[in-house]
Amino acid sequence: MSLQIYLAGKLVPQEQAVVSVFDHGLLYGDGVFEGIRVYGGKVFLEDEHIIRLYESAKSIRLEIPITPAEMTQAVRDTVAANNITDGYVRLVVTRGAGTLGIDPARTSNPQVIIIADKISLYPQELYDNGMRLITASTIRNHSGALSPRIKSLNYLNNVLAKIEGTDAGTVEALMLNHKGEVAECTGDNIFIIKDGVLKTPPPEAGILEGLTRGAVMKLATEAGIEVRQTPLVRHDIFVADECFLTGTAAEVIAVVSLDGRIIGSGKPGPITADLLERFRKLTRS
Ligand code: PXG
Repeated sequence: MSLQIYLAGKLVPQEQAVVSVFDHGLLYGDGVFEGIRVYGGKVFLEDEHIIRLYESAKSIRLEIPITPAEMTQAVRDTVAANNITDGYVRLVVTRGAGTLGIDPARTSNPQVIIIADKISLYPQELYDNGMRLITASTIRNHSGALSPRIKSLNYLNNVLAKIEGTDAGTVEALMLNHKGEVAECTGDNIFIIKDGVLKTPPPEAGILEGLTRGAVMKLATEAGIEVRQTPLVRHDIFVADECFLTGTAAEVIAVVSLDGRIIGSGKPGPITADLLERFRKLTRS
């Protein structure tokens, strides 16, 4: 079935949802995006995603041509027009069409694109048994080059890391930062549990501050679990009691090995299972 896509202020059938080949989003990856879940017809963490989108845009000096309130309404309209009760929204803002030169001053009309669709999830087997990870040789962006806190259309190093994972037979891959510390996975944040304490790399490690990450840290605190944002290295993961990833699509998913080292019992751990259950209650209540 053809989707209704929000483009340039209107909902249009997907066949008509086209942008210019001169758009700098395509030519230079010059733009920002968001991925948002819809649960029971409601946009999850709606304000937080809209704020992150506008902050990403501000950081790259991209002026989004509509207000955050208009963006929120456009997201809701797109979700409704496609009868999405449980699904996924992709918001994209490009720099707009320009010349065959980098200069954004020579572009006009930033494009706002909203796609609301079904979501493709990891197989249930991975939730039941946990996933294996490998460490990619491709590192996360050096924040002096492009801040990982910006959800930009430049995801090429994450794409390359993802390919390394696929080649090794894993569905995700761990990315380190330029110092060799653990950053995050290609589209998910990472956590470990060691001696009852929940640990995850801080923003300074060069990560996207995932909204699922934030929600899970809050749920853990409410459950009486101590949460620490602290630099981690691969060794910390090898010797962790439990490990899991968080992300908009994944929610909370256990990791049971890294680079061939079995983590903890080799099965999804009890705290991971508890946090997944709490997250599902939060999103499905
Ligand atoms: N790190 C990176 C690099 C990401 O791109 C996350 C962490 C998790 O953030 P949230 O806010 O979703 O908890 C992301 C998420 C997808 C998809 O379709 C998701 C992301 C990027 C590309 C695709 O699942 N971003």
